Amino acid sequence: MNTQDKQWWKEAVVYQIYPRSFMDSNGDGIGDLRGITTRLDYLKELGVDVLWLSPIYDSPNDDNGYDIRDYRAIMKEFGTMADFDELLEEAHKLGLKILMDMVVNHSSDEHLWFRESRMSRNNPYRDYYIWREGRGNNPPNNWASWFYGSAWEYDPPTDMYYLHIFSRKQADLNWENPKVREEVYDLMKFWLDKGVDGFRMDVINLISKTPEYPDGEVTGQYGAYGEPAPFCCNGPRVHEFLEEMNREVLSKYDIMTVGETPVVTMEEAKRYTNAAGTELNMVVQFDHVKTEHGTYGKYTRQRFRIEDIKRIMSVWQDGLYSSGWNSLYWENHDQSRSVSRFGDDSTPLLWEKSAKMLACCLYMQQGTPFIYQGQELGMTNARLDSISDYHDIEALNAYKTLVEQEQVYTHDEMMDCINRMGRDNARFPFQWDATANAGFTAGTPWIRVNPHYTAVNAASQIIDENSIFYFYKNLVALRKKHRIIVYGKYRLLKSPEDLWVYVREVEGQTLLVINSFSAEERYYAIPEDLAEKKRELLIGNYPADDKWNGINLRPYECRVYLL
Ligand code: TEU
Ligand code: CA
Repeated sequence: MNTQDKQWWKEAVVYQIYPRSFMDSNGDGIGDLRGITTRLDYLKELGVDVLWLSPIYDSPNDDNGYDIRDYRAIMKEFGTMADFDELLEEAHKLGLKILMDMVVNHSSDEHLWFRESRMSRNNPYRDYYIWREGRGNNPPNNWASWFYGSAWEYDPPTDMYYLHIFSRKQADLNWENPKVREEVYDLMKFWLDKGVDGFRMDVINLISKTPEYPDGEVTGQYGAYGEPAPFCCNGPRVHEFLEEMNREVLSKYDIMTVGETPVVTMEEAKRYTNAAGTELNMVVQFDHVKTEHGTYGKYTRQRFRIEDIKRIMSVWQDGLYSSGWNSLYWENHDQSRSVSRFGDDSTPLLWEKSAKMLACCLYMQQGTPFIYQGQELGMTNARLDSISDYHDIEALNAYKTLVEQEQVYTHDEMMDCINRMGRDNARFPFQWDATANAGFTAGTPWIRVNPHYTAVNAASQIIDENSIFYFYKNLVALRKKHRIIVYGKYRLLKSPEDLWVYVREVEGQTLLVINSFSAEERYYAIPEDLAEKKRELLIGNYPADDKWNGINLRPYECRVYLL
């Protein structure tokens, strides 16, 4: 199967819902499944095809559902299995597909399997997890958890440590154990046989670790602990496991499969998304959303540089063109709001123009577009100055480590990092309208609403055809209308550094995409080989002018021409 073969998951547009923060139907302040069902018409209006639900399974919510306690039960705060069945049925009636978020690198420490595993060294479930003897009174190696502290938790009952790359309540499953793999394939079939349309697989490239568990490099990002990534990602058996999963489960259904793969390289990505279809349809790489990262990872005060992102995304466009498939995203539940981070939310004009330009710049590229809830409205980061306004375990642990323990940041400096990069920015409630709590809940929201909601909400944009919402809707419609947008070959054009200009080419047609990342006016001269061609302006974020040979781009202007 060549990468250019038509596939529904290549032509689809995905919308990610973080159920906890999307819509509360029963006034308990927590979003739920019935709330999503009441908002399906809004999503249909946007024109998306697939809804990716962040985890909705039973969970103690140490990491907001990414710590699953029962893979076959619905989290009680989100509703019942009957509510899920209704959501699935209503979505399918509207022609919307449902992608579930499968978190199988680790489970909650409250899962039955782990409760059994920790009871004794010869319990039948012992080898469902990764247990090691300590080194004297120290953990088995120096790995940091990506949520800070050691990646090993000492468990007194059996005098051993278990591995948790994430929080201590997220115990890594042992994929070397065929029984674990069997359990995972069974639970995947449970959901597929209910009719779900595929999976987004959480940190799926972590399921094979380097067997020797060697120490990682101490970079300072996690204090005295070492970076596990080179030894916990893309391990020696990862492709064997995914090919087995594909043979046993995935290949038996017409589904979309998306692997979230931190620190994936191009070579690995080509294997994960190989055109023969023996593993996954697409992967989520992180290179373009880590360009600001410094010594302390995302908790940095550096701003991104457009030339870094332009270069990185062009590498991914070129690299996977003939041998794989990209997922296209600026935002998800782990990233802060793109209009604040990569655009400019300092004035209403720059906010509107840069939000539209970011959408155009990304979604005219090759790959499956992912839109995160609220991104279609230009929802912004919140600038809250109390750490108690934040709930994300990653940010809270980072604050403890970097401010209280290592003292590398003052409180104000750390709050600046969290305001700019923290995951909670994506988790403040969806801003439906300008009524109390932005119409998200009739109760007290589990996390405060971004005060910006009176200016930015769905109700005000649905009635304004010049809104960011309609710009997204029009971009999505263009992808449906013009095959070149899905299958055309990407080619970066030379331009001044704060412009990003590229073409997409198929036989006899060229799509020219011009984006300015500048708040000032910028001059752009159309390349000679294109200047002579007949042109049609497909979309732009300013009133069209008929300038062509030399264009004076207005602040954050974008234009798409079909030549
Ligand atoms: O994220 C994996 C992951 O790599 C992120 O934790 C990323 O490193 C971090 O957000 C960058 O700041 C997945 C889920 O998307 C995330 O929500 C979970 O917390 C994590 O796995 C554990 O399940
Ligand atoms: Ca609720």
